[in-house]
Amino acid sequence: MATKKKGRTSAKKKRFIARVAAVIVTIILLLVIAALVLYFFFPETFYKLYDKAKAAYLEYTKTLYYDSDDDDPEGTEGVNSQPVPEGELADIATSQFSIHFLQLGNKYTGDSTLIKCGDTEVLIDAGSRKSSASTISAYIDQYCTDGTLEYVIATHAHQDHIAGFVGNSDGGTKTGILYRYNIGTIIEFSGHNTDSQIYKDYVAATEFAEERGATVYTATQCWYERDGASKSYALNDDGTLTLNVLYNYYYENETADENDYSVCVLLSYTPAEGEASHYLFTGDLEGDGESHLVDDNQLPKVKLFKGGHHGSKTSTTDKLLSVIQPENIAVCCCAGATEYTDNPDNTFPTQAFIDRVSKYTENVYVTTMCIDYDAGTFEPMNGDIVFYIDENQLKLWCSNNTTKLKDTEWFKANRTGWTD
Ligand SMILES: [Ca+2]
Ligand SMILES: [Zn+2]
Repeated sequence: MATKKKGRTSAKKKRFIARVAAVIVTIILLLVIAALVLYFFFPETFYKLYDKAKAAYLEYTKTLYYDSDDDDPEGTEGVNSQPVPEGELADIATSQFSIHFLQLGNKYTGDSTLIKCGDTEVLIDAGSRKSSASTISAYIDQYCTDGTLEYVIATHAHQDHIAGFVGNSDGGTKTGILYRYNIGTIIEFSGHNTDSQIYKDYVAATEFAEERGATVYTATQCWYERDGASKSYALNDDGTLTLNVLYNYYYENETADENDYSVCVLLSYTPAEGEASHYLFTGDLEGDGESHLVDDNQLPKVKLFKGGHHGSKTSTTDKLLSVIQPENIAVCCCAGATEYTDNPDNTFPTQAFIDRVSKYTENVYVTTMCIDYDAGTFEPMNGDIVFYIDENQLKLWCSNNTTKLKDTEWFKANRTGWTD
């Protein structure tokens, strides 16, 4: 009796399992058929869904990076916060070299960084809107006296990094940086997804510069030193200051995240005597890109880091920080602006960013501060932020003040960190 009953139960069980398996197989088959139908008959919808799924996956892997507690880096609270002496505006132009993080003249997030060494200038990005072109060029004109920007880098195809290259038309005169100056070498992103108007305008501006004698290379050409491109450019005669194109996995691989296409460069100063120092610029590279950047390059500890992606929670990961251990960080953003989010913790510079960088340094500076986003009002925070090397010593000058982020009223009202 007992065995009979058992046999009946196991037969029932088997039938049930077979039914479930049949249902699962049918669902999979239907999904495959649906995907094939979309792929062959509605390719646009197919690719749209594919991109969405890919983006969701990327977002998921990002969450893994940011929520992990177990990869706590060795850094201890503000361990690298060596004081940086305050400099004088009058000394910047004649200093050995200088790095300028520019205000962009509006309430929007964006990047524009000027590096100057003698008569050689490097301009990394020109955000945040077309109208920023006049703000940026007014600033450049204080330092560039030969009318030529020897190097221009466009990190990725987003408006807040390239709009100032395009600029506006002012009574028939184009104000864009690529129209206004003689350009030596342009190093640009290898990949892009966007086909926005500003991207097309940027391409036209680059072509204009090219017709006037500029050389245009992609970061990939630089990395492999193809077609006359180089991965390392000397910015001074004795070759002690070099601009080095780093390898980013996404120069050669596709991603749904435009930011991960960012051109990444390392500025290295290696004087004959004394310590070498390094300065890192990663555009809007995200956590995934940073992970590859660490794996694929021998990154040194850095004197200065341009805070990843305007101080976003999705960049400046523990993995990158534990390698570069920055002494100073400049963040290009309009602090507290609700341009991308209404969550006050996630406006730039985000609380998550501060939680991570505070382990390494309290020397964090921010260009601009939002007063009222809807009204379009803003003020300088530190203003234009300038780090420069004079007599082999790093100095800091800012157009508004050199107050560290942690000591600002904005910070005290909106963020926590750097507890004593
Ligand atoms: Ca020049
Ligand atoms: Zn950006």
